[in-house]
Amino acid sequence: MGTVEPQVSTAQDAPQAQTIDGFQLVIDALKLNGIDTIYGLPGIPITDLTRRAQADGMRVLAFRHEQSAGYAASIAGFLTQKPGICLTVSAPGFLNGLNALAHATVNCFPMILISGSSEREIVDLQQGDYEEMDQLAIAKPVAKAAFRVLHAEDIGVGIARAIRAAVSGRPGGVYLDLPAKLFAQAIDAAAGRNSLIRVVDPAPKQIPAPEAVKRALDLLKGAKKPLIVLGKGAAYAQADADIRALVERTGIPYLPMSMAKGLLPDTHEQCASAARSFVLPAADVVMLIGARLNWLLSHGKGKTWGGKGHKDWGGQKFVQIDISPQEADSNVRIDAPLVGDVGSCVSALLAGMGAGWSKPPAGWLAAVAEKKNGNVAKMAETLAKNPVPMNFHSALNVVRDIVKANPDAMFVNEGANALDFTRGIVDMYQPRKRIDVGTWGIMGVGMGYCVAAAVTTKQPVIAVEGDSAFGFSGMEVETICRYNLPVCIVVMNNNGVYKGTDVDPTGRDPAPTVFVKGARYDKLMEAFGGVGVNATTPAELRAGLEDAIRSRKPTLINAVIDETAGTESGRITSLNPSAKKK
Ligand code: ADP
Ligand code: TPW
Ligand code: MG
Repeated sequence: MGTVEPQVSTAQDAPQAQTIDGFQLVIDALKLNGIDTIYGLPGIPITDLTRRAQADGMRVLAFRHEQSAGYAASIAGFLTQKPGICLTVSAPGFLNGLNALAHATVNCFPMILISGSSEREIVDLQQGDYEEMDQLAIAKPVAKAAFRVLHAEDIGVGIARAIRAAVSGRPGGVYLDLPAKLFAQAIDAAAGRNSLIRVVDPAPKQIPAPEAVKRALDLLKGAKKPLIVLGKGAAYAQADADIRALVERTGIPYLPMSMAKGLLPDTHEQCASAARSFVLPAADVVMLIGARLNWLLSHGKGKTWGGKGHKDWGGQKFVQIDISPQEADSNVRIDAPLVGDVGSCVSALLAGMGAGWSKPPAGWLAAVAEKKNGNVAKMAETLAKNPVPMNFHSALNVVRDIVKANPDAMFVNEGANALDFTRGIVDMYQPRKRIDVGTWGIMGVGMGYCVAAAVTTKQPVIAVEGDSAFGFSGMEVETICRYNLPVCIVVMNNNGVYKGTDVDPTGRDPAPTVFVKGARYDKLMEAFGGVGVNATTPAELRAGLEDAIRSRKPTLINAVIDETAGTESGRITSLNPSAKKK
C-alpha cells in the first residue's frame, strides 16, 4: 500500500492522525464525488457532521425545518444533475425530511436524504431508545432506493450506491441511514481512504435502439397535426440546444409543461401554450419528451384530448421519449416508445431526420397561430387593466415585465390561483428557471427552493407565493436573511386559500379557507433584517421588485390582492369532489 498522508481535519475534535472516523469518511466520500453542499438541520447524532463538513469547506445550509431543507436538496438535484443532500437527525427530523424524499421520487429529482439513527440493537428490540424508529423500513416505500451503513469501512460503498441510485436511469430520492455509532467508529486512515469510491459515470447515457428511432420518425412524418410536449424530464436532461434544434427543424408546435417553460423562450413562434385547449384535442400525433401522461395531461384521454367522455381516447398517436422503460402505456397506448435519455434520443432523432424534412401542413400551423394570437390579444387586454384593489392579473403583469427584463433570474412559484395565473401570464426565457409545485401540486416547497436556487445558481430569485402556500415554509425567511441570499418573495395576499371571502355559516369561527385579514407578511422579513414592502398598487409592486433585484437584499413584498379575485382550487376545480358541483 502506498504512503497516503492521513488527512487532518480542521475541527477541534478531529480523530488521531493515523485513524479516520465515520464523520470524516462521510465528508470525504461526498467531496470525492463532487458534492459540496449539504441542506440540513443539526442535532444528535449529526451535529458534528454539520460542523466538520463546514470546517472542511463544504457549504452547510442550516434550515428551520427539515422539510424545507429536503425540498432545497430535491430542487438542487433537479438544477445540477447531482444528488441534493438533505441531512437530518433521527425519527422526528427524519420524518420531517421524508415528505421531500417522496417529492423527489415522484418528481424524478435526484436527492439523498441522510439521517442519523439510533442504536440498532435497541431499536430492533423496541427497547425505547432516544428517538427510536426503524427509519429504513419507513423510507423504503417512498424512496427509489434505501440503504443503511453499519461499519465505517462501508461508508464509501454506501455513498457510492446512494449516488448511483439517485442519478442513474429515472432519477429519484434515496435514503441513507447512518446510525449514531457509525460516526464515532475509527479505522486505519489509509484503509479508510482507500475504501472510498469515486463513482465513474454515475448517470450513464442510455442510447435508444435504431428501430425505435425509425418508428418514431415514421409516425411523425405521417402526421397532419403534430404536437410536441416538453416536460421537466426534458428540462432536467440539459440537452437544451438539441431540443431547440429538434423543435425548430421539425417546425412542430410545442407545449411546455410548467417546469419546461423557458426550454425555448415562451415567446417562441412555435410555442402553443396560449392555444393549449385547442392543440390537445386537435393534434393527431403527439411526441412527449420527458413528460408523463399523468393527471397534469389528463391521462392522455377525455375531453381535454377530444374524447367524448372523460375516459375516452381522443384518437391521438403518441411518441414518448423517456428514460424509464416502464413509462409507456401507463395511461394510453404509446405507438412509438423511445427509451433512452433525452439527450441521446433527441440527437438520434435529429440524425435520423436528415435533410429534406418537411414542416407540418400549413393549415395546421395557421390554425394554431390564429387561436394563439386571439388568446394572446385577449390576455393583453386583461393585463392592461388597472383595477382597485389590485388583482392577480394586474400584479402579475408587473412580475411578467420584471422577469422579461431579468431572464437570468430564478423563478419559484406555488399556490393555487397564485400558481395557475402566474404559469399562464409570466413568460420564461431560459431553461430551468421556473421551479414550482411539481407533480403533486405540493404546497411548502417555496422557501427551500429559494435557498437552493440562490445557492446553486448564484442568480437572483423571484418567488411568487400564494399567502397560504408561503405559510408552509415562511419561517425560512430567517434562513434567507441569515445567508443574505438575493431572494425577493412576492406574497399574493388575498386573505386565504383560493379567496378570502368564505364565512363560517354558524358564525362561530373564521372559515377554514380564510386567514387574518390584511396581514402584513412584509413585517416577517423585517424581523430578520430583510426588506419589507407593502404593495397595494402595480406601481408599488414594480418599485419593490426593481429595488430587490438591484440591491440583491432579501426582500418580501406583501402584494395586496382583491380577496374576491380567485377561483376555488385555481384551475383544477374539476378535481374537487364538491357536493355542490354543477
Ligand atoms: P412534467 O410534470 O413536466 O410533465 P413528469 O415529471 O411527468 O414531467 O415527467 C418527467 C419524465 O421525464 C419522467 O417520466 C422521467 O422518467 C423522465 N426523465 C427524467 N430524466 C430524464 C432523462 N434524462 N432522459 C429521459 N427521460 C427523463
Ligand atoms: C402540502 C392543498 C392546494 S393550493 C393550497 C392548498 C392548501 C393553497 C392555496 O392558497 P394560496 O393561493 O396559496 O393562498 P391562492 O392564490 O389560490 O389564494 N397541503 C399540501 N399541499 C397541497 N396542495 C394542499 C395542502 C392546497
Ligand atoms: Mg391566497
